[in-house]
Amino acid sequence: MGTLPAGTTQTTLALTTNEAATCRYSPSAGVPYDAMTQTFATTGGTAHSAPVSGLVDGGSYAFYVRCLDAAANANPDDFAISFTVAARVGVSLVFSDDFETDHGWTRNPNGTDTATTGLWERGDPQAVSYNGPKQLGTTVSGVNALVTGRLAGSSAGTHDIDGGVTSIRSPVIALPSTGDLTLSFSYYFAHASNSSSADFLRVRIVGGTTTTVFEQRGAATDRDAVWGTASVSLNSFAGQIISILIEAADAGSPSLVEAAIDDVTITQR
Ligand SMILES: [Ca+2]
Ligand SMILES: [Ca+2]
Ligand SMILES: [Ca+2]
Repeated sequence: MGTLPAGTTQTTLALTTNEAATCRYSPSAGVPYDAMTQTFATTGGTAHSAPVSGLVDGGSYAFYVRCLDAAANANPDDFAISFTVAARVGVSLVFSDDFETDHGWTRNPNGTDTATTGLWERGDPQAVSYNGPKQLGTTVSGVNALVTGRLAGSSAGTHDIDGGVTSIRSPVIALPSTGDLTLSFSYYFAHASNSSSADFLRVRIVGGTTTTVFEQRGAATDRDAVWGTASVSLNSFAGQIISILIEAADAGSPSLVEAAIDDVTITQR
């Protein structure tokens, strides 16, 4: 059977005999037919099969088969079925940005942004509190993150998003054409109770088309800033040249809205 792909947890042992027989198998070699405890699930004719499960990546397996024909003649020797399950290859990093240095993100890449304050920037954020933290002074890694207006200003509303949408786009990233591709990032989206569903934080993938892969919307509730993580599959963009477009908005009626992003990675497994 050779080598099965990584991730295989079950397979089917199968063999054919040149006459009708009842076949058994054992994980140990040299076990006489009568002493074998496992009989093929399908047997008695010339095609024999049995499911085996519990396989793990990197494992090597051997099963020893003996059969008894209609004349009650049992094989004196083992017929061996052996195979391995491929080891899982390591995770490779396709893209990584902790925002401690400038990797070439572009604010307002399409020239369509409408926000007047709280524009996305890479930097060391200052804490802002209004009925709880709305902008965090800490980041997930190092001291820098992407944040909507990093300064605290004289009041909570000084450097939050106002006036509409602010966007920032990553450098271009060549996605591999194979494997499991996962975009992961840390984020928060915070707003006061004057927010609404018009406000949002969005992560979009710009490839052949532009697709929203993550969205948080505002609501008329107080939502504090707390770093969380998100992961989304990028498998549908495999083989494409993409960029990551991050958008946040104070849209509709004015509200206190802040967002931040840190530690963006794309992995291939
Ligand atoms: Ca960071
Ligand atoms: Ca801000
Ligand atoms: Ca605002």
